[in-house]
Amino acid sequence: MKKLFNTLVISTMVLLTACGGGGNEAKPADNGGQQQQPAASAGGSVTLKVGHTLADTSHYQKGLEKFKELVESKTNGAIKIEIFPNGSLGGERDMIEGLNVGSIDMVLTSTGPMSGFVSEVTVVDLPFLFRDADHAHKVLDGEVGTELRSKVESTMGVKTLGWWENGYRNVTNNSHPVTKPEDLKGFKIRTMENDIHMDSFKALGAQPTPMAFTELFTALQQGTIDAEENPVPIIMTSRFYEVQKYLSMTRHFYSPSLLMMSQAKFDALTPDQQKAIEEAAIEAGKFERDTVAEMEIQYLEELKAKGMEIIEPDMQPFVDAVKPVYEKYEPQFGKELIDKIRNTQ
Ligand code: EAX
Repeated sequence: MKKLFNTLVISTMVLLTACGGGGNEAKPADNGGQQQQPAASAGGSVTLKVGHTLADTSHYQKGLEKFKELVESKTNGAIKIEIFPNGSLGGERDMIEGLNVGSIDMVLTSTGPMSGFVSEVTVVDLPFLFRDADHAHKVLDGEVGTELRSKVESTMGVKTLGWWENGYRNVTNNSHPVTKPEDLKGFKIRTMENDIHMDSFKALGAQPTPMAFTELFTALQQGTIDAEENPVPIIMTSRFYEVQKYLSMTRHFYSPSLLMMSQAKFDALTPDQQKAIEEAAIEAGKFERDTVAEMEIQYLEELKAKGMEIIEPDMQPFVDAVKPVYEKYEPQFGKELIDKIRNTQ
């Protein structure tokens, strides 16, 4: 009887495995734990979800809405883009990690939190590195930017679709006007999870507190931090004017952004669809950069009207104060690369 029972159990297990295995064999191979979606050419449509941490009125959102419009038009709807703002898919670091494990299709993120993934890319986060946004665009859209994208792709195994823009970062606080580095002394200032940003504010005499963007508004509201630094479009669209009184136009970091995609999801598309995605990313990226420039002018006036006190400090003392940051990081990035970036015309 026992022998018969064992035989029945083993047979059942073999039968179930065979069915399960056949089913698995029919599906595309797993890729890092994710099932590749069949290419839309199979007749179905593919929906790609893109996450970001900013408000649904932000420059990221506007750029991604343009990207959505272009992709859906170029593929006649075979690819649909769904945008998830407000950190609804997680903070930037979480979403970057999600690209590799298959939980995130696409992310628009600043390079700030990428220091833990690809240290080379954070050369762009050095203080006062770029003369202005036009200089930054020339560097990022040229040889240096292309090499940095390749480094991100080879190190992280993700697909980069283009350099977009977060913008020049400025210091806000609730205590007093910041007109010189000494005014930052002792400030608990939230920074991105980025060593260069933290070292820069230490050199300025502040106490940097790394924190995901998704936690920032609450921390400002509760007063657990004194200050933060972000571009004007974010100070407006994330309503920091409600919890910060002073805005000092330090423009201490130019913050670029990268639109990135799961490599497996990209590989699952047809060549024509891949071309459409890449073209749309470049075109929408240019639109997004223009949106940042427009928002910076428009929102500065609106922030004043909302009661923020805007300060235009003399920046030379700040530039002098962060010189030790270059002494520390030049060996890592190489003087040649830093000079190449600075000398780009
Ligand atoms: O990338 O974390 C930040 O302050 C960034 O500016 C924001 O997440 C947009």
